[in-house]
Amino acid sequence: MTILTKENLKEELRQRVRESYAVELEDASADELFFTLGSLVKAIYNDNWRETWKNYLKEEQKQSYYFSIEFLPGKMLKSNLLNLGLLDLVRDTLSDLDVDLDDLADVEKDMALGNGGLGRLASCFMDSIASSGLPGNGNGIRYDYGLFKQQFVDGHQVELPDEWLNNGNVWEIRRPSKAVNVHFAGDVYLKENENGQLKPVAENEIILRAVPYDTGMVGYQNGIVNTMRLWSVEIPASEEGKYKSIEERRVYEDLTAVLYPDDSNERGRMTRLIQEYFFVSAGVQSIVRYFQKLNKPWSALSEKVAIHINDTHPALCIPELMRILIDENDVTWEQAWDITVKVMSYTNHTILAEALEKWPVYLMKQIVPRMYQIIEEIDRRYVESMRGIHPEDLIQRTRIIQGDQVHMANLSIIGSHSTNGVAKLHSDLLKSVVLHDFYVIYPDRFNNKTNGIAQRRWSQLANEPLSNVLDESIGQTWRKDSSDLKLLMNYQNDEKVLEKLAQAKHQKKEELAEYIQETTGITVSPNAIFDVQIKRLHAYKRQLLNLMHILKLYFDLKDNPELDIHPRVFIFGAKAAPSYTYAKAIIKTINEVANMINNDASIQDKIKIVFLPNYNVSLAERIIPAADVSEQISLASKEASGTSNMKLMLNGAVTVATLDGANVEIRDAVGDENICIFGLTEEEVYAYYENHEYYSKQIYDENPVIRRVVDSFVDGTIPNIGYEGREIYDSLIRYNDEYFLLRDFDDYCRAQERIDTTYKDQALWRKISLVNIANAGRFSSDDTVRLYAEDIWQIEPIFAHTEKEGTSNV
Ligand code: OAK
Repeated sequence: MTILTKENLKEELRQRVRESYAVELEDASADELFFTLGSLVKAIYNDNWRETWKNYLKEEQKQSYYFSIEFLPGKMLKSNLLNLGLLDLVRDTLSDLDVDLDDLADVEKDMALGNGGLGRLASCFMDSIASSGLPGNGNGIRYDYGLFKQQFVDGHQVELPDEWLNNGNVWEIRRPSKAVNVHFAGDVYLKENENGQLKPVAENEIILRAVPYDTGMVGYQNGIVNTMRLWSVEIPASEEGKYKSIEERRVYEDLTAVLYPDDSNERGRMTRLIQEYFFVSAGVQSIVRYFQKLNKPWSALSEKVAIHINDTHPALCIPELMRILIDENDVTWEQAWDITVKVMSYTNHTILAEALEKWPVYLMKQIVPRMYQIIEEIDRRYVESMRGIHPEDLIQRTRIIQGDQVHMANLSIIGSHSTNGVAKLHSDLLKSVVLHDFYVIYPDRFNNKTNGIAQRRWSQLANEPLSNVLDESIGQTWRKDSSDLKLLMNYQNDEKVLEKLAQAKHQKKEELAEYIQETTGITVSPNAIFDVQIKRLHAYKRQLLNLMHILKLYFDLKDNPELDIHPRVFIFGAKAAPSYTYAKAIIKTINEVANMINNDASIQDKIKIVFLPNYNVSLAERIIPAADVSEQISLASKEASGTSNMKLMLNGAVTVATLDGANVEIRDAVGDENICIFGLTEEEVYAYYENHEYYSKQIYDENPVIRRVVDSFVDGTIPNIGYEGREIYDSLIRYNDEYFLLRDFDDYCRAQERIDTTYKDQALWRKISLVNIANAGRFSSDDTVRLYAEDIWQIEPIFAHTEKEGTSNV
C-alpha cells in the first residue's frame, strides 16, 4: 500500500463501500462504514502480518505460544489504528465526512471471550508481545457466544446471550486449510506393531474438525503483526453418520458455542473438559506441524518452541505433546519427557481452593482416554523417580492422580520447567503455603512475574485528555516507553500541570456523568468524588465491605444531616457467575441500597450509588479515566494480583487497599503517603486460620455501628431484600464471616475518612494523584512480557531483522 493521505484514504473507503455494499460513502450505515474501515485497516497490516510470519520462518526464530482458554481484547479498531500510527489521520478523514471516530468505534462489538482478570491479562500480553517485537502467538477458543450480557431487572442480575458474531467479525481470517482433527472418547488399547513397539489402537472414537480463525495482533508502530489463533469446532463430513443420537451430536457440535461463565471457580463439567482438550490438541498439533517444516531433530523442539499454560485449563498440552512425540513419531518416553518439560511453562492465577482444577478419573477415561493413559504413566514415573529422595507422604501429596481425581496443577508443575505467580506476594504464598510441597521438590522451577497492563489502551486510547497533558509536560516518549512517566515527578509542585491534570480528570468525569445519566437515569455531579470498584463479583473481593461503609455513611447522614463530607458517587461494575447465588444476592442488595439512598432527599445528594450494568472492557475504558478513588479491598492473601488496580492508578485514581496482590507493589511504588492502606495483613489472616480465634458474632455484639449496618440487611431498613438480606446476614454472623469483613470494617471506615479529608485538601490530592500516574510505568505489560521472554520462554525480539528492511506500516 502506498503512503496514506486523507485523500487516498477517502478514496479507498469510497471504493470499498461501493464494492461491498453498493452504496455511496455518504449513504453508508454506521455498520457498513465500520466494516469497510475495519477491512481497510486489516488490508493495511496484512503485508506486515505476512512479512512477520515469513521472517520468523526464515530466521527460524524460537516462538512462544500462549495457550489460554480465555482472551478478552475488547474492541480492536482504535487500538489497531493507534498501533499502526493511523489514529489521527483516520479521525481527521472521518471528521471531513461528518463521522465521529469514537461513535464509529462503538459499532464494534466487544470481543469478550473471557470472564475477567485471566482473560484480560492474556490480551494485554498479546498486545505487548507484538509491541515488543517478540515472536509470540495466542492459542484459544473461538466461542460463538462470549461472556453473557448483564441486565438488571428489579435489581436482579439477568443474563442474556452475547451475540458478538451476529454481524460478522472483520478482524478474523478463517483458515480451513490449516484445520486439524481432534480425537475423543472411544476405546484405546495398546498393541504391539510390526516393529515390536507398543502403540495405541483406538476404536469407536469421536473425531472433530478444529478450524482456526486467525486475528492479527498488531505491534505498536514497529511493523510486527503476530497471530492469535482461535479454534472453532466442525463435524467432519466423514463422521456425519456416526452419532447415536441428536443429543450426543449436539454435545460436540456445540463444543465451542459458549464460554463457561465461572470466574475462579471450577465446576468439572464434561463439555469444559472437551473444550480444553479440543483447543490444546489442535494448537499443539499445529505447532508440531510448523516445527516439522524446519527439518530439525526432535531434540531441537525446545530451541524453537515455548508453550505457555495460562492457569491449568490448557494443562493437557503436556500429555498431548507426549502423545504426538511417542505415538506418532516414535520418540522414546525418556526423550519425549525431557523435551516436553523444556517446552512447557505454567502460570498460576489463584490460590482459592475452589479454583484448583481437578477432573474425575472416570470422566478423563471416558472423554480423553489416551490422555489419561499418558497421565497415569507420568504419575507412575513421577512417584518412582521421587522414591528414596523425598518422604513418601510428600510424594503422595504431590502426585497427579490422587484417589479418583486428576490434579491439574500438579500435572502442570511436574510437566513444565517453570511455575510462576502473578505478584510478589502471590508467588511467595505459592512457595510458602499453597504449593509448598512442590517448592521443596523443585525450588528452581518457581518464580514471580508481576502482572502488567497494556498501558497504551488504558492511557492513550481511553484517556486522551490525560495523554495530552502528559505530552505537554513530559514530552511524548512515555507513549512508547512507559517508564518515562516517571518524568512527571518533576512536576509535583507545578501548579499549572497539577491544574491541567485536574481539568483532564474533570472532563472524563463529565463524560461519565453523562453516560450514567443516559444509561441509568441517575444524575451525578462531576464535582463529587468518583469512587470506583470494578471487578467480578466475588465474596473475597468484598464488594459487600464497600456497601457496608456506604450504609454507615447513610446512617451517619440520617442522624446528622449536616455531616461535613465531600459528596461521593460510589460506582460499581461487576458480573456474577450465573450460578453464584451469594454474589447475585450482593448485586441485588447494592441495587436496592442504591434505590433507597439515591431517592432519599434528606441525603441531599451527598452520596449516590451507581451500579452500571454489563461491566466489560469498553465500560472499563469509560469508568477508569473518570475515577478518583480505586477500591482494592480483597481480604489480604486472596487476590493473586489484580490489574484494575494498575489501570486506575495509571489514570490518577488514589487507591484504598489492603496489602493484597499487586497492591503491595503499588504501595512500594508510590510510598505510604500516596495510598490508603487498611486492614489485616496476610500474616494476620493466616494467624487467624491457625489459632481459630475469629468470632464475628463477638465483634457484632460489641460494636453498635457494625450491628446497625449488619441488622439493616434483615430488619426491613433496605426494601425488597428478604431472601438476599438473610443470606448476607447469615454469611456474616451465622457462618462466621469467612472473609473477615467485620474485622476490617472499622479500619476501612478510617481509611475512607482519610480519603474524604485528603480530597478536601485539593492541593494535596492533586499531588498524590500525580505521584500515582508518575509511578504507574512499572506496571506495563511490555515489561512483564519481556521478563517472560527472557526468563521463561527464552525468545528474542525480531526488531533486528525488520529494522533492516524498514518498519513502515503503510
Ligand atoms: C480464572 C479462572 C481460574 C483461575 C484464575 C482465574 C483468574 O481470573 N484469576 C485472576 O487472574 C488475574 C490475572 O493474573 C489476577 O490479576 C487476579 O488477581 C486473579 O483473580
